[in-house]
Amino acid sequence: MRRTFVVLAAVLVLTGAFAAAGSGGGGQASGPGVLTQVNEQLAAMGLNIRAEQIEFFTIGQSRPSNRVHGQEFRWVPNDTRRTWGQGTDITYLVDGSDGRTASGLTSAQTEAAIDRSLDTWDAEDCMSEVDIVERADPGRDPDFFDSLFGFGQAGGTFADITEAGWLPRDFFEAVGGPGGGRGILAFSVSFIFVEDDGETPTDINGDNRLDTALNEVYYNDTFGDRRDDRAGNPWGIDVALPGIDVETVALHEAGHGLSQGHFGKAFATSSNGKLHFAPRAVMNAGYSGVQQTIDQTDNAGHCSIWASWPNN
Ligand SMILES: [Ca+2]
Ligand SMILES: [Ca+2]
Ligand SMILES: [Ca+2]
Ligand SMILES: [Ca+2]
Ligand SMILES: [Zn+2]
Repeated sequence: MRRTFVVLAAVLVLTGAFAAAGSGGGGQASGPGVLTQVNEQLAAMGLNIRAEQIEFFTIGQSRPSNRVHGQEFRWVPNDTRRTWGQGTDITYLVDGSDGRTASGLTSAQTEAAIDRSLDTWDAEDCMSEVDIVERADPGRDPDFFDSLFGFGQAGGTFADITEAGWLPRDFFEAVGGPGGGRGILAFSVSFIFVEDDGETPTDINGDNRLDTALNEVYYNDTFGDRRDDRAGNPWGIDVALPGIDVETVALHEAGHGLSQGHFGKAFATSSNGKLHFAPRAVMNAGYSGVQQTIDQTDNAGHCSIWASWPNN
């Protein structure tokens, strides 16, 4: 059965409900309650997808990711359920309507940085059998996870990976729990397909991975907002800390869109509370400065996923 996300035009406004559900112990983690509640809404809409994992990319603190199943999920080549897909290619789209930042970047600037980040992954040798293809902005809302929290509209889905744009602090507080609004730079949310029972994940290609349906990426616009306490960490283009480099964060998030998880251990330097990672990699769970190229460890993870594509 094929359902498209046009169905999602039935907007459910649930402001507040998720904020309460998201509070974990110590104000650090949001509980799996966020995913559970999102999925109850998707079920109520009669959709055959469920949110499987949210991965937070943070600064100055650690924030565990939330997932439903222990199992990995991967794109399925030639999956006709993905009407927004394209054969064995992976499609992506940048929502130009949410591309401006409070720090003063234009949507053209942020889109160019995001485009470069996807090109970087695409240029890896092991991706020779897959093309990452950009879809044109449809001129209407191309993302919907935000609407489940009362932010923006419930749009359709037009690409496998949707770069959903820059959203206000309160959205990140709602998704990530208390403190999320000032600690989360961006997050990736991945959805999988489920059977008609609404619960059982599908594996139509028998690769022992859950079948990825779509991925959305959201960026936190509180960084560089002069009215806020994150004014000192503005989003920028090729900027060193304390600025936040868009391409670096986009490269990390695109790694999730291409099925990679977090990598590396975080260490705090007690004198200044700064987080460091070992080994340093694009897929570290926290931001530690400009990184626009792919490290060996990232490449190893990436190629273990893509080298055999489309024969998994
Ligand atoms: Ca573009
Ligand atoms: Ca939206
Ligand atoms: Ca958007
Ligand atoms: Ca599968
Ligand atoms: Zn991440």
